[in-house]
Amino acid sequence: MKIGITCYPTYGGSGVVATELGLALASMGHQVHFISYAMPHRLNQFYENIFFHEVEMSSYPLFEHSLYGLSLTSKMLEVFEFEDLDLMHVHYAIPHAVSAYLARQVLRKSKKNLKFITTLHGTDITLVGLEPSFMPLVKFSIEESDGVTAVSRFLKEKTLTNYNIEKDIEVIYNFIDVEKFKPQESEIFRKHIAPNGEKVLVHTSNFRVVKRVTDAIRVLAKVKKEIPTKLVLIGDGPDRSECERLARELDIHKDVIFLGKQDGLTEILNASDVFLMPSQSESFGLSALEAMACGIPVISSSVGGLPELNIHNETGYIAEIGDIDRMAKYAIELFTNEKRYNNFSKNARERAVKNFDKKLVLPKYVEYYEKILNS
Ligand code: GMT
Repeated sequence: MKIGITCYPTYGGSGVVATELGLALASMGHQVHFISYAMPHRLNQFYENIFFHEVEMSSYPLFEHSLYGLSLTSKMLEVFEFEDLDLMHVHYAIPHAVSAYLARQVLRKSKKNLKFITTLHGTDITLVGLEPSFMPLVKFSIEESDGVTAVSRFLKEKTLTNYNIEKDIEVIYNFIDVEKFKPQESEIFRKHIAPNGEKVLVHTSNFRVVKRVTDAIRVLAKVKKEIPTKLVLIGDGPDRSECERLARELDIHKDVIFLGKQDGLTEILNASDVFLMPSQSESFGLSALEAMACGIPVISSSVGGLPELNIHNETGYIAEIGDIDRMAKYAIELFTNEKRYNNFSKNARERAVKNFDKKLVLPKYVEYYEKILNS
């Protein structure tokens, strides 16, 4: 197949899923054309069967704001026609599904049939999409998509109920390369962050308010009172300054290590003991899955699709949003009960391998593509 993929090229989970999917499809012999405003960050070298088409942003004095959605449509039209694509797969509804819809309408005039699949990832449905100005457009673009997938049962249900949609939505969970994300020695890095044998909590995100990174800092403050512990924070975003301020206010700034955006995730995860995901909203939790695949138990909030990933008392613990006392209690429990820790660590890895290995999940996308193309 020849597939066009549109996604956000930055560090967010939807871009990661789209890029890993494209890479895997290319390795299976399919031709994959990424269409975005920048090269997705995981496409950092030459890959056979992968092509990148940058959306050109035209400027004109009248256009005070960029017309990204329209420029994207134009690029989709060009690539679809001249690369002879079979299908477009857009990740994150806004504005990608609307651009694809518009491209399909344009091509209909010349009797060409562009089919597109929309994958819903999270805040496109649970947050931004619910803004009154966006809602009708999100609903419309979902209803008009030739196929729709969601990354959890939770997200599927939310889409159907919040937008009053009656449509088949296929749940295809996030996936992981279990050969890349796996338990391995990371002693040098561990010595660097925890030189005196401290325990290590870790969190990865794009530091949006919805991730509640400040809760992770408050958890550390509590845990530290019982057990010497460090907190490693990976990523960057709007809430980072507030997190740095809070760490100083709580006088634990020496124990909070801000690493910023990082590519060497497996090494850092493997130097850690427990992954924290205190999110206020989370449709699946790809970064928690990355930790689990490395055998790192997860302490998460109970929101969204997290219970579909993290099994309470088996792969980690689940607490209510903002219940910092309980999250801290769970961390101390795992730090002091070695037998339980080892059990959870084994279960976390096993759950990642048995349920979310890319070898199991990718065929579901391919089957779905075939179903939509033949419908
Ligand atoms: O919806 C978002 O916040 C953006 C998206 C992204 O691009 O980072 O994240 C979502 O997609 C991931 C991949 O499918 C999921 O694992 C994340 O849970 C989800 N984030 C949220 O729902 C907050």
